Amino acid sequence: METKFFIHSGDITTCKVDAIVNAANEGLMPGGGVCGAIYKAAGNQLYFETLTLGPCPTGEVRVSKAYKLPAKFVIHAVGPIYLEGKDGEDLLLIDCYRNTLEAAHKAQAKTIAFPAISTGIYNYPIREATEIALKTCSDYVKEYPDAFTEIYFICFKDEDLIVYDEIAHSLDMNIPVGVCKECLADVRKEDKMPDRELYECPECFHPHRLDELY
Ligand code: AR6
Repeated sequence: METKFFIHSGDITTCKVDAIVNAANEGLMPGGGVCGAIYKAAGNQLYFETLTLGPCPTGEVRVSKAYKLPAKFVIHAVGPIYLEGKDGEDLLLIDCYRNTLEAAHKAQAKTIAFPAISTGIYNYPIREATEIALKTCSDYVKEYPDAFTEIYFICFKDEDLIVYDEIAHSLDMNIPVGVCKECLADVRKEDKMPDRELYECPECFHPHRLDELY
């Protein structure tokens, strides 16, 4: 079985996947950023459950139910706070992705969506973090090809989407930039129309702006 990777723009709380990943803190407390959005959308029961699961050291993960979210599980993954990059932040971020994948695999989640862990409030440079995210997931699915059917990287900011796309290409990962809203076909980087900021669907030929794709 082949695992399909997707890089999408949007809000992870709306993702209809088995597991969404929360960029959590060690206390497993509702914070800002994607964490705040997840707690708000899931409702109070998520807060009560995670009170019983913490603390969670950096690099480790905890699994909870997803309550009002469309997902089945939330995997709370604590990424490193980036200082100067000399305190093993890279190894901790690798651990964070790897432990998330192991926990999702163990919970039999077949589809999973990641935010760009640590790249907001925790200040990890987006390019380095993206390389770790994509490479760690790609390595995992090579090792366990039957673990996941779909892995999504959800970019909240359009500029992050461009970085994910560039790094995916530099790693030779052929990831679609989105899905056509008209016919649900995968749209890829090579479908970009020459000299235009539009992508032409390879199936129905509908032109889309990047932010119009699913
Ligand atoms: N969907 C997807 N991605 C999002 C969303 C969303 N709804 N909202 C923000 N992002 P951050 P961190 C992106 O700061 O750096 C919290 O307070 C955001 O643009 O949420 O790991 C926690 O409780 C960025 O690319 O997480 C911790 O205390 C990415 O999510 C601390 O922040 C991660 O940004 C964790 O900091």
